[in-house]
Order: sequence, then C-alpha cells, then structure tokens
Amino acid sequence: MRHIIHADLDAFYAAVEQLDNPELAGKPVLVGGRPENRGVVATASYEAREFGVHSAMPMRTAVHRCPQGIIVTPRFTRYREMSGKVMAIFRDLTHMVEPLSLDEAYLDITAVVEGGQQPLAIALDLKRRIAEETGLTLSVGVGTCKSVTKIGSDLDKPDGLVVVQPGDEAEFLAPLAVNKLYGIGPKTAERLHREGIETIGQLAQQPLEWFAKFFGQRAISLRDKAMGQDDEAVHTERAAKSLSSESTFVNDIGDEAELRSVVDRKAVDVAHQLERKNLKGRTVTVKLRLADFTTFTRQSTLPYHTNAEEPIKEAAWRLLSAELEPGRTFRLLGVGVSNFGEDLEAGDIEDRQLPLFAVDDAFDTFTAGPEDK
Ligand code: DCP
Ligand code: MG
Repeated sequence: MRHIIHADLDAFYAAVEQLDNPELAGKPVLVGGRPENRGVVATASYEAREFGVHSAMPMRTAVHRCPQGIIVTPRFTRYREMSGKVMAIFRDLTHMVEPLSLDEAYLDITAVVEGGQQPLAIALDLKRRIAEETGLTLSVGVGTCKSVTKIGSDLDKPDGLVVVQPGDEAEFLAPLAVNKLYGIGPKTAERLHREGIETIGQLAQQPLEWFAKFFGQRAISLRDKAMGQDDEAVHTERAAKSLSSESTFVNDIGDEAELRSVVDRKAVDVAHQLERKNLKGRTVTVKLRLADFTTFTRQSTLPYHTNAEEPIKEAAWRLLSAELEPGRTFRLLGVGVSNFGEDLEAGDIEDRQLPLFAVDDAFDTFTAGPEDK
C-alpha cells in the first residue's frame, strides 16, 4: 500500500506578497493585472475571497466586488524562489516528490510510514516546517492514492489537513460533487448531471459497462478514481516530455515583424535542444503572455515527428499570428515541442497529446528565461 501526501500552498502569490510586505497582512490582496488594462486576477488572498473574488476573474469585476482590495503586480521571480524553498523542504522528507506547479506537489511517504511514523504526524510536521521556514501556510491531503489526497488538500483550505484512513477512501469521496474528481471538467459534470449523477458515490455505483459507454478510453481510470482506488505512482523523474524556450520582454512587443523574429529565434533554440537530446516531436506549442498578464497556450500537431527548424518555426508562427490583434501586445513568448517519438507506419501512431504547459507556471519553473518584469 502507498502512502501519499498532496500538498498545496494557500493563496500562494498573495501569501508571498503579504509575507514580503507586512502592511498587506490580513488585508484583501488581489495579485494580477491592472483593471484599466483589462487585467485578470492571478490569485486573491483569503480576505479578498470572502467578497467572491477568485483566480482568472477580470480584475475589473474583482475591484467591483471588493473595492478595498489592494492590487499587486505579480513578481514571478520571487514566487519561483519561494517555490524552490518549499520543494526543498518536501524533498527533505522524501526524495519521491512530483511537483505539479510552483505551489503544489505529490509526496510519496510510504517509506517514512514504514519507518514507523504515522501519516498524521508526518503531515503535521511538514505543515509546521513550511510555516516556520518559509512563513507560508500549506494545506495537505493524506491518503493511499493520489486522487484522494488531491481532493483532501483542497477540502479544508486554508491551513487545511485532511487524513483519509486506508479503507475509508470510497466513503470519504461518496458525498462529494463529481466535479471534484480530477479529469471531470464542467462539461462532463453537466453530462453526468443529465444522467442524474451528482456525487462521486453515485458515479462509483455505476456498472463498468456504463463507464465504458460514458467515458470510452478513460472508463477504467475514472472508475478507479471514483472508488478511491487509483494506482498512479508519484512520478519523481520528470522524464522530459517537452522542450521549450521562452523570453519575457523588457518592453511589450506588438510589432508583427519583431514578433516573427522572436518566434523564429525561440523555434531555432528548441530545434537545437531537440537535436542535442536526439529527440523529435510532433506537437508545437506557443505560450503567450499579454500586457495584462493573461497567459495562455496554443498548440498544433504536425503530421510527422521533427527536430527541424523550419516546420517548428512555421507552426509556431501560424499559432501566434492567429492571436494578433490591433493594439494587442505581448509580454512573454515561448515556443515548445512535445509529443516525442519516431514516425511509425501510418495507423500505428498513437496520438498522445501531452499537455506541454499543463499548469501555466510549471513552464516558468523549468525553463530558464530572462528576468520577469
Ligand atoms: N494562478 C494563476 N492563474 C490561475 C490560477 C493560479 O496565475 N488561474 C497562480 C496564482 C496562484 C498559484 O498559481 O497563487 C497557485 O495556484 P492555486 O490554484 O494553488 O491557487 P492559490 O495557491 O492562490 O490558492 P489556494 O491553493 O489556496 O486555493
Ligand atoms: Mg495553492
């Protein structure tokens, strides 16, 4: 049996801002772009969340709901630095750490438990160390599988601690809404509601044939998750699933020719990385950050694997040029290639689209780039 912790910092960017500027402590803090620039909220302190503010909301709406909110511009370099400290504390407990983003990771603590410590004691100790050594608060879910711990860490935020005892997984999940399950987004949840399925417990009761019909290829994995029995290991080795290159600009760029030359440079850089590592990829992704900090990615899959400059340049430019609008300027631009492999006989190609930028800032963590801002 595995013992796993899912750990996630509370209101991460906002908590760092409150830590670095004690005047912000206890106040509603809105981290993100300015409302007059059509900015969005990256995160809000829990004080601000009481007013109904949340991540990804337009800053204009946030200010409307919470007029006393203090707007702070993100400082990604500082967040990466704090993330490094937090991950080092995780790795001090176990080398089996799988970071999911700057503020979130799975930890496999099986060996620590087998060494005689109780999961609850391990979790309390971890929360205490994070608080003492970084000043941040951590929410933790503890259990025997990833899906249960991920849900657990979110249930009791902020400063949360949820321990699900071995054998109690299904009972723990049963009353929760289906959309809490990783892999069930709003659209799938809506389809499930139409079938009369609201809770994870109702979902778990469905026969396997029903899962197969409803979810296709994902049937087994979602059924396991709904029953609290998923068998996913904590993946420590971040096997290179993508290579990328990005730059943050000192001055935002809107000029088409200038953007084209940046895209070309980034594409060439990625092509060289691929060549050095003897890899070829099929999926080309561009990552874009607008002047207001809105960040998004666009990807396209080529009909063949490549590490040649031209097709990567071409695909990246096609993706970017679709995003050009009069007056729109870019603060950051990245090009990535994923979906590695060799070309097989037609029909043998398994089209696995790996999420290149699964979590926005994971990209920032694993690529070197010039200073933000
Ligand atoms: N983030 C972002 N844009 C989003 C969501 C998150 O820029 N749409 C950034 C800001 C967050 C950080 O990522 O501080 C971590 O994301 P979380 O989802 O863990 O959110 P928080 O840590 O802010 O809050 P909590 O985990 O307490 O809900
Ligand atoms: Mg968090």
